[in-house]
Amino acid sequence: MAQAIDNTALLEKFGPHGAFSTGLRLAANVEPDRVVNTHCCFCGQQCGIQLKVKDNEVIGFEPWFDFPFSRGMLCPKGVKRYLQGSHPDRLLHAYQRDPSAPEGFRELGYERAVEQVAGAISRIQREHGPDAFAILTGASLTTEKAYLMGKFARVCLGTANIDYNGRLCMVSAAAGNKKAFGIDRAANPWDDILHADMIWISGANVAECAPITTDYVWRARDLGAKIIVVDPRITPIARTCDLFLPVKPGRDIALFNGILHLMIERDWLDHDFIQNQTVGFDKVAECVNPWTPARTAEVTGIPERLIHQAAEWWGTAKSSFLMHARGIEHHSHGVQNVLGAINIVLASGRIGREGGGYATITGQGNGQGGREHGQKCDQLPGARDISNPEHRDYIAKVWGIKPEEMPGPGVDAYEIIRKIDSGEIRGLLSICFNPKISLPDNNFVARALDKLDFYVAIDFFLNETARHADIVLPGSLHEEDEGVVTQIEGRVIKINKAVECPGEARQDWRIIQDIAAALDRPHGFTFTEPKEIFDELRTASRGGVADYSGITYEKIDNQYGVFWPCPSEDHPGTPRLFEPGSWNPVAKGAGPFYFPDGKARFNVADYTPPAEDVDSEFPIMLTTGRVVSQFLSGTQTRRIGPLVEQFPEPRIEMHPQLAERIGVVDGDWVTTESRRGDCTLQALVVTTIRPDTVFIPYHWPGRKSANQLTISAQDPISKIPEYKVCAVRLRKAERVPDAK
Ligand SMILES: Nc1nc2c(c(=O)[nH]1)N[C@H]1C(S)=C(S)[C@@H](COP(=O)(O)OP(=O)(O)OC[C@H]3O[C@@H](n4cnc5c(=O)[nH]c(N)nc54)[C@H](O)[C@@H]3O)O[C@H]1N2
Ligand SMILES: Nc1nc2c(c(=O)[nH]1)N[C@H]1C(S)=C(S)[C@@H](COP(=O)(O)OP(=O)(O)OC[C@H]3O[C@@H](n4cnc5c(=O)[nH]c(N)nc54)[C@H](O)[C@@H]3O)O[C@H]1N2
Ligand code: SF4
Ligand SMILES: [Mo]
Repeated sequence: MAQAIDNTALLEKFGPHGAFSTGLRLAANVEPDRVVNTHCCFCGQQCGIQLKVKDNEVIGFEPWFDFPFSRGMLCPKGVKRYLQGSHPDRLLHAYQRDPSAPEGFRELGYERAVEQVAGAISRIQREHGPDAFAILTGASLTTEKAYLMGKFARVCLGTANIDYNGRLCMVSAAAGNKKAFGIDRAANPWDDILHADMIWISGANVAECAPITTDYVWRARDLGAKIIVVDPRITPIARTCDLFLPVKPGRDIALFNGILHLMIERDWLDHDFIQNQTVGFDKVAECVNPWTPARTAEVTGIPERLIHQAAEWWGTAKSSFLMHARGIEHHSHGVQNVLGAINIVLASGRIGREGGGYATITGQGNGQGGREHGQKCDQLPGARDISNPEHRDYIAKVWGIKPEEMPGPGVDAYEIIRKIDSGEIRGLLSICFNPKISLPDNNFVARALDKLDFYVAIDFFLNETARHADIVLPGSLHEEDEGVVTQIEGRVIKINKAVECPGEARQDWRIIQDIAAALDRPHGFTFTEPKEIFDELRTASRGGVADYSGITYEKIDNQYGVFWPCPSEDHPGTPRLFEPGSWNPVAKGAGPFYFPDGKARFNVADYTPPAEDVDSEFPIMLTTGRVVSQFLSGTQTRRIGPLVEQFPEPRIEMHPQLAERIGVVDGDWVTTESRRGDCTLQALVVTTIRPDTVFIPYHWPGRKSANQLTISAQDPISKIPEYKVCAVRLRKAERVPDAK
């Protein structure tokens, strides 16, 4: 069993370049047997990539130039992703916890492990009821697997308690989009960015986290577009923008309200659009009335003249594209922030056309598809609502069960952890989720995990959370399975299988079906290939807002992906939403938006401060996020040597003025404390961050983990955690921390 979890141990074990490359026959020297067109396993850009395969091993890659979204481009993670497969930590067997074993686990035959899982599920559900067993899933899974997991929870286990890691990612945007438009998807294909003369980017580190989108933004700039960036840090994309608004973390809604205030005052509005295509403007106008530039400047920390400039550029633009990401969404009022952004788009009337674009930037590889087909606690396939009797009837019929047998809504991912802590939930299955690193206040998460009667994790690496498991089952890497994912634009694309699973590892969907069989509840879990799951999913999604019924694997191949909704096989798909006359099962011709009257909704979104504001004890704002070379909890990218080298350790980013105040220089060790924990890291002193704010990337475990500090406050609607702001204090560290 592999031990090398953190990169210190990893570097000691394998040297700076690691066994990652020496174990491989490098592509340059060896002719591949085959080349497989597929997509990168990491972020929501889903770049096209061609994997070179020799003897059941991925030995290299080539860009896939024909794939129209990325046109051959890849970022450092995509370039190095192929190095994971032959990593020595790859799980090849099932494992059982055994404190007497050197690594805390010992190997176990796969069949035996599955029997133990089924035995534990039966016992816990018999003794404590069906909801006492919970499931945590992930949006890096293909849509087929995400669908299967939702069905497995509701049909096989009969538990209400399933939720997914998109709860930490896209849910504020999803909730805001549904409230305003009745549908949750990027409104436009990315080519529309090129037709914008004004691009507004809020809370998105585009260059590091959505690298291909950078190319679109820069091409638009070459064509004359102006760019506004709103961020507490001057990120790489901000260095090339025309107007940078250095917002204080947690204050975006005040800014959007201030912009709308000026748009109304100067009459920079599309009256026709507001009158004919929307409802609710007057109430919003009333709400933004007090948001004068002076008040907006005071709350947001952005100079008044920059607010005037931004409002004028946005208000008078002829065409535009507004995009945002987690910087405005990871807040206890994340949904309000999203609604504020949508309000300024609706007031401009620039949506639903080539020159009118709006989107949230998808995070995970299948962040979009993974949130549509039922692995969310309140959702059924086709973006249906588990509390809606008609929706339940339809899905129950597809699943061959009675609607009353189907559980109701469960609780969100963090609440699942709280219920584990309180003893209400006794058993857990996790797949494609590493909550011990990724959830806020993660010392609490670790303590809760140790209270479980039984925990099974399915992964291809032993992630930090899986170290708390009783059984670990070896799942499949991206290139060992096939299925669809939906990328950033809403385009459904196909992941193709390149190699077989090694050792006793199994495709994730087979493992789930094996557990159903061992529970003696195989009904509905006898699929023989992903295509069969997809075909059932197509039927289950038919008539829902996220309608995939007209999408087939062949059609995806033929047209480089199909944009949903796609209600029939002869329908080409819907690249741009909200165009007059486009298919819409809710409005049925009444208008372009997904409400019975076909109109979009303005929503009142007023400012409330972050859950934990600064005070004299904790005077600095901490915000957290990413660096280009690492991905999420780092389980995968901390095992890829060249990526580790690029950014080996998390560092705490701070302004020189703040560094001087606490008496440190670049490279000194700094202890950051919040009300929940502390963390000692080296200072990265930069002039590109607000002096009242520090930033820590969160990809590392243990004592390097930013989530020791973060707060578990959540948005009341979306239940997203407030990763982007909490209060901390800093001091020069007394001593250099231990390597771990
Ligand atoms: N390299 C890399 N790329 C990734 C990922 C990764 O882990 N690594 N993960 C993928 C996933 S799942 C996601 S969700 C996306 C995330 O993509 P992004 O949301 O772009 O990335 P983050 O770093 O989380 O945060 C974005 C920016 O928000 C800013 N910010 C912080 N607080 C505030 C605030 O209150 N207001 C505003 N306006 N801005 C604020 C931060 O300074 C940061 O620059 O990236 C995807 N791509
Ligand atoms: N402080 C702070 N915390 C954050 C954030 C932040 O900005 N700041 N961002 C949040 C966001 S946006 C996100 S998306 C979450 C992500 O949080 P996590 O979901 O915990 O992160 P991942 O690293 O994707 O963990 C997924 C696990 O799934 C495994 N995996 C990947 N693909 C597959 C597969 O196909 N099959 C199986 N069986 N396993 C697979 C990986 O090996 C890994 O162990 O983190 C959140 N946490
Ligand atoms: S991580 Fe994202 S941008 Fe980088 S290659 Fe993969 S899909 Fe493309
Ligand atoms: Mo995310």
